[in-house]
Amino acid sequence: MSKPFTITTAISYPNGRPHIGHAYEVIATDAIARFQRMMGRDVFFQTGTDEHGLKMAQTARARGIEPRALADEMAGYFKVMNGALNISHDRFIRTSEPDHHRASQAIWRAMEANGDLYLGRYEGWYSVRDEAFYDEKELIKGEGGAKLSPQNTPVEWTVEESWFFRLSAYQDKLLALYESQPDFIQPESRRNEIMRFVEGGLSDLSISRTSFDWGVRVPDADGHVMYVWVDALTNYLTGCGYPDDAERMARYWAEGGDITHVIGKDIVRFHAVYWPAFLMSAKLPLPKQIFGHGFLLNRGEKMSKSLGNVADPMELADRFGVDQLRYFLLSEVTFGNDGSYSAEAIIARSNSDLANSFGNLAQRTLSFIAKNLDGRLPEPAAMEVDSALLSGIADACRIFQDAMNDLAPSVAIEAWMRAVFACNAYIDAQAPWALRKTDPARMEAVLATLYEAIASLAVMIQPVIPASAAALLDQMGIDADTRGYELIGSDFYAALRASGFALSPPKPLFPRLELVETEG
Ligand code: ME8
Repeated sequence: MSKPFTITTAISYPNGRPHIGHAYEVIATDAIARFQRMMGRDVFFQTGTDEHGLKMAQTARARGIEPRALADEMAGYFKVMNGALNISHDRFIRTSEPDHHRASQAIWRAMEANGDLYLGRYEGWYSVRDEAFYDEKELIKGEGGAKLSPQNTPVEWTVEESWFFRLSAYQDKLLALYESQPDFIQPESRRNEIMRFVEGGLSDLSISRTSFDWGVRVPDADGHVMYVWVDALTNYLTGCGYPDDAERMARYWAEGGDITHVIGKDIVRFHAVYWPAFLMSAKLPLPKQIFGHGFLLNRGEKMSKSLGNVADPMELADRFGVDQLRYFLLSEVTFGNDGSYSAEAIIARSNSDLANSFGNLAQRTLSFIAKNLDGRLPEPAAMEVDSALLSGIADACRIFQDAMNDLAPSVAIEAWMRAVFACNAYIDAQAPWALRKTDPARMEAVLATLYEAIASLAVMIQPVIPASAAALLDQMGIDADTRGYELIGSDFYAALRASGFALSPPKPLFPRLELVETEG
């Protein structure tokens, strides 16, 4: 059995429809999951919705519906979005599901058994928008002197009976974790932020609420539901079979396992401080890595409902194409940094890289082969320039793989794009159209090199633009079972002849996109 690889996105609050930030996170995670599957790993990829808590309860109340009805409706939109964006998750978890309630109660009992829970009274600041408690010293002043959370959201003074988790007891253990596993929090800037926070001292955490009942019930404590983040974080364990399925846990949530949580920068504290503390308390293995990606900004501005600039990912995908959107987000934004999107930027990137460079290379080569070789496969007869091009592509593929392993999709795509440019330079220099009359054998050798190069480029980029890469490989007659990385740099033509070969009439894959008049 190949080595397991567990990867998750955050689970989204379904108090509204998905926005482009949600799409970005799940697309990036999908590309990594697809890549690891291509590397032969036994991947478990989970995403889903975080359905409990005060924010959901209040949004539902404002709409005059039950929280469950709100969650059902909105979770539906998240599922539709994932389908439309070609997301290859293995499970879509909803925290209202019964197995998740069981898992949350089990981790609660395990933390209690470890002596880390006690009943007390919470008095302090709470932000419903962030579903987070804040210390007085963390608050900032808003307009008119109103107190705001560090995320700029309103806070309210809250007093209620509550269970507490002894987070204060975990300060040293957490700092030791960050020291011994320097990659635990990525990128580096987020790690530094978290270290400063933990070094500043940790207060115990209020982990149950009594003022509403939309949540997972606290075992043996009538009237208490769990603080939403306790159950939300536990979603990762639920999907891995906790607490009943020991075999599944051993596979996807094992000590030293390859477990990555991809989340946004605003929720790193929950994942890098609370989550490992809960897991240590419950005597469960820790994830290998928490990756806090940046935020997507609309033309450089923060998206917000009040500014009316929250983009609907489905509209963008409909208008520009799913793979065009995936490619844009993954190539344009350095993973870990903030990034900006706009119609112009998506169009420019898609036209230059996909339509003009890669699409055009494939289209003109395959049409030329179809026209001049009668659908026959060209005969390779490699000269040095040909082998140099192909070994350059094999090198690019190694860089691509290293970068994807390091969660750096934009670096991977750059290596791919350099290989595409090399092919375009090669086709211009070799000018196969001019060889048709003068040296048909050499023309075939050039076409054979290009054919192999294009197939390799399509195989390489599959995790990023899966549908377009598959459509191209279909047209090229490359068998669905032979689209792995082994194909690149292998005895390509022997494999193709063995699998049987049929070149379909080439179709353009990436139409040129244009701005509509009201834009720009
Ligand atoms: O935080 N750009 O849910 P959520 C990029 N339920 N990413 C963004 C973004 C933006 N503009 N806005 C949000 C929650 N995100 C919790 C998570 S996990 C156990 C519980 C990211 O719907 C955000 O950082 O507010 C988070 O990773 C994800 O979208 C879901 O955000």
